[in-house]
Amino acid sequence: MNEHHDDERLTAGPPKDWAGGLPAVGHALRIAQRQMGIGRTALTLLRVNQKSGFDCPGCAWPEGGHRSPAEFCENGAKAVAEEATTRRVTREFFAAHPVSELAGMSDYWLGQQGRLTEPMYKPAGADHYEPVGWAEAFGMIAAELRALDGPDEAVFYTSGRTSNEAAFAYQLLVRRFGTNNLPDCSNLCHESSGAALTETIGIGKGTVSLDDLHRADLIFVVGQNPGTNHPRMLSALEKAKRGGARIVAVNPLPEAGLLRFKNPQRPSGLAAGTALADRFLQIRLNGDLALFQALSLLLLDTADEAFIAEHTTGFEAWKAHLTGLDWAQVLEATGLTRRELEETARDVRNAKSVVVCWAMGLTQHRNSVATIREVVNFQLLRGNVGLCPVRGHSNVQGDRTMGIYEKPSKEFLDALAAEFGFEPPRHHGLDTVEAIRAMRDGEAKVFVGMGGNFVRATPDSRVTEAALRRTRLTVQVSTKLNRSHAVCGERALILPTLGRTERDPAGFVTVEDSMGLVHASRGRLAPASPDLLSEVAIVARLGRELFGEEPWADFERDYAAIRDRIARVIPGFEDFNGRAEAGFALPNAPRDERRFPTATGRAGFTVNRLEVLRVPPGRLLLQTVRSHDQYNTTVYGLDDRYRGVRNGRKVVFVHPDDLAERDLADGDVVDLVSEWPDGERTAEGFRVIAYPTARGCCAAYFPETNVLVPLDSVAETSNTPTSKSIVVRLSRRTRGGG
Ligand SMILES: Nc1nc2c(c(=O)[nH]1)N[C@H]1C(S)=C(S)[C@@H](COP(=O)(O)OP(=O)(O)OC[C@H]3O[C@@H](n4cnc5c(=O)[nH]c(N)nc54)[C@H](O)[C@@H]3O)O[C@H]1N2
Ligand SMILES: Nc1nc2c(c(=O)[nH]1)N[C@H]1C(S)=C(S)[C@@H](COP(=O)(O)OP(=O)(O)OC[C@H]3O[C@@H](n4cnc5c(=O)[nH]c(N)nc54)[C@H](O)[C@@H]3O)O[C@H]1N2
Ligand SMILES: [Mo]
Repeated sequence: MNEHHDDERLTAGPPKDWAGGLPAVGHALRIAQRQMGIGRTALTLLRVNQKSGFDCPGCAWPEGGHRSPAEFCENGAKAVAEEATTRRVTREFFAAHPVSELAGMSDYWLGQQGRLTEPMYKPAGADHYEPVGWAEAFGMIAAELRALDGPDEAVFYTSGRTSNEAAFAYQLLVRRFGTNNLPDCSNLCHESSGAALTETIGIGKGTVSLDDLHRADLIFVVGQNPGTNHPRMLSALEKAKRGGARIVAVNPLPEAGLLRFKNPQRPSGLAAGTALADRFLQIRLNGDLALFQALSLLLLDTADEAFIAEHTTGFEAWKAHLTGLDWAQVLEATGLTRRELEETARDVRNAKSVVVCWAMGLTQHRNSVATIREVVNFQLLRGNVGLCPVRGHSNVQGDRTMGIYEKPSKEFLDALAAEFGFEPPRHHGLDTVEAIRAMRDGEAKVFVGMGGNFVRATPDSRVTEAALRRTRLTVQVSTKLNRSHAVCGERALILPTLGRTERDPAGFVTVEDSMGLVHASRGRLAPASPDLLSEVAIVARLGRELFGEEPWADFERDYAAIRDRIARVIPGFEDFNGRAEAGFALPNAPRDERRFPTATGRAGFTVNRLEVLRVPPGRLLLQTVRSHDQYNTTVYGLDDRYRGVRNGRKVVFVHPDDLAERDLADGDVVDLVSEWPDGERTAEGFRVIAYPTARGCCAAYFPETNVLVPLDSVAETSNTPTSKSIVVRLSRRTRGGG
């Protein structure tokens, strides 16, 4: 692959111990101006997360009650700039660059080309995309879908930026077509949280509001790097601290944002900044199940007996299991000292309301569901229900609420059937990993992507690329060029769509944030090109092509028509149109009424076996993370400011003692090799950086390292790829330093 960047200029300095401040403002403005010029920068950034503006496409963190005129967030600004860029990908671009050439370009280069402007088609056997009319494109998709032996031979992926209205229309189209093959980015992301929470507390979402967080006595931030991925969360943590909260950060890496935060919003925050974490537990990768079991064991005497008796099941069995905990195993798994665990337990003992926040550091391991169930146990023990999975994509939670799910509930399908008068398929569909297997094995032949970058976001890149290339047709509904356009089916379509920031004549759309608040999003900018259709319009026109006018024509004309249907199908959306503009909170039984809508009507303690993830001699456990200058597979720039990296992405962060043991040094260049029963996988040419990560662990950026994650290496129950625990060896190519 032509990495197209200056790896020779790559430099590594010491990591920062604070996040935010003026450098954050400056950096964001530089990227924004490069993408869209000064005037547009000012205009656009002022509209982010304002009542009359658009929802920030950056992350799913809630806005909070009052929105200050410049809810400034560096990475939100960068996400907006990437979408509102004035750069364009035109038909001349596709004439100049064959698909085979594009497949060799870096993610950074592809993303930097700008916004897609018109529908493009790559015929079978051709190496170029050519312009195609919208009507012709929909005709081709419908013909290819009709030619399948059955509806389960098609796969319909969704990424989490899709609005509620588009998601609802899309799942309706897919089920009307006859399949539940609706994999989504959640399968790669918080699926483990959803699985663990649904089973134990009866709802697959978090149970805290922003106020709960502000008022908490103790907040755990586990497996999360908010300084980069949820910068607005730092303001919430800062506010909680001013109210007296203590913060415990649990992470193998000393992430800058967790340690100290300089709030660019408040001049007083700029000078010294606020120390955020009162305690930093530098845990080994995958040590969290052991951590929470140990904390619970140390706190058994503080059990909230009344709460447990009234609201839970399974306490005695869990307690019996815990009392057999092997401390040697706990210390091995966590890499922490008994003293650290005891001191943390004391923090908890002194707190009444405790909130646990987490993200990908907990969800992308083989035992992730068990780990999150253990977090639930830890909270239930003391009568707390503060569970806060911090979502990624800005509407990933809403998409699931709208029915983007391969395993829909009976109630949902019954309601859909009653409202639209058809019999939806009842058997489960394929999730993301299963969809890749089906395409690999020739069982799925058409792939449709509603946003996202399927080929790059998924594991086992070589296997996945071959799987996509085996399909008859791939259709990508996208705003920007990415590798999934270049690594495509025999025939391929690119359908360019409007982004959040752009005016849509059919009205506003809505999204649901990480805390279950639904609100409107309204773009103001002129569309990137007159030939774009909104996501809803694309779904609706395909719907008309496949099934006739009803209800698609109405859906396309006015999104209120979709909301009327949602109001009748999905609980919590009653009078949706009446409430959408003001925004409203979805019902959340554990949070609102301490009621747990499980089969027993109670929250469940669960018994989870502690297995220490042992790494063979000489090997390390690799986690794949985001740099500060990327949004998933979209690379904004080549720096990772807080971790001290400049001008390059092919780096691996390793503890100095682990380097010394392997006769490696900072500056060496290594291949990363993962070992799996079906063979080895290699990612070539990574510069070693001596870094204060936990011993035995290392870190490198995704998506360059997705090639190392075997398709069959997944979390139990949730089937999420184990992107945060891959056994690797480092194989030296060259010595650094000369
Ligand atoms: N700017 C920006 N914002 C984003 C995104 C982006 O790419 N860029 N992506 C969005 C999306 S879709 C998501 S899901 C979120 C992701 O948000 P994060 O989950 O913060 O993203 P990651 O970079 O994967 O970071 C994982 C963190 O968990 C830690 N970790 C890894 N393994 C373990 C473990 O075993 N135990 C513990 N305790 N910690 C561990 C890592 O050191 C790292 O700090 O961010 C969203 N927001
Ligand atoms: N190794 C490893 N792999 C991972 C992860 C990891 O931590 N490690 N994280 C996983 C996680 S948490 C996630 S969520 C997935 C992300 O997986 P995806 O959601 O599939 O990937 P993104 O990079 O967010 O998708 C970017 C593309 O979306 C398109 N896009 C942007 N905005 C819009 C829009 O408004 N509408 C439409 N239709 N298209 C739009 C653009 O064309 C852009 O190129 O990756 C996963 N993969
Ligand atoms: Mo995500």
